[in-house]
Amino acid sequence: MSQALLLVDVQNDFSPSGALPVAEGDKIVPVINQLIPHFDHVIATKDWHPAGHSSFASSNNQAVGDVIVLDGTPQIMWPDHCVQGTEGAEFIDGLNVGAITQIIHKGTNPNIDSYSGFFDNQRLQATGLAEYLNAQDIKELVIVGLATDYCVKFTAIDAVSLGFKTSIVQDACRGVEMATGDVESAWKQMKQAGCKLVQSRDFVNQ
Ligand code: VGL
Ligand code: ZN
Repeated sequence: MSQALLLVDVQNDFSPSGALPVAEGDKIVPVINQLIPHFDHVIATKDWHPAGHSSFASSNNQAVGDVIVLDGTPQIMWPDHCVQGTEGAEFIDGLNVGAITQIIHKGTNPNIDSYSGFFDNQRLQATGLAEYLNAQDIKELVIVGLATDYCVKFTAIDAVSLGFKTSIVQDACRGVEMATGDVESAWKQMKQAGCKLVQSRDFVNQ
């Protein structure tokens, strides 16, 4: 039985200079690098959208931040971000990418968004993450990354629902905070779902 460090969307477009900027999104990189040596498995998700993805405001003639109903599901309109093969979809500079043992792509279906690293937002398709974890006999996940109030939150809640023992390293995550309080509310929801909220020092000092 083993434990994996799961890096959620540590990508350029979520850094402060990226297309979908997360304040201090790049500050988590050294924290993650310090955590990495404490894990045998380091798995990374990548938001990996085809150009013209349905979650992009530009694909729907909408303004960024608007919410539309897409295929019966509310969808926030995002700026174009993490387009497959672009610089914005690459890992943030300085991340110890050599330590990553598996990469899982998500958001690849042009018609459905995918905040969770496990399933798309309609839970129609799995990404292969759960199968990979099961095949490696990984039962425990320690989650870090971007963004706290979207992909980290949905990944963590799905992980618990799939039976993984799940911790999130709070100082190795940052959020979008589109509305004030979103990040705080995300932490509450994760805790409520059964996730453990921890700090990087809990690992680094041990
Ligand atoms: C994310 C919004 C859109 C994330 C991805 O990684 O949190 N947020 N796509
Ligand atoms: Zn996205």
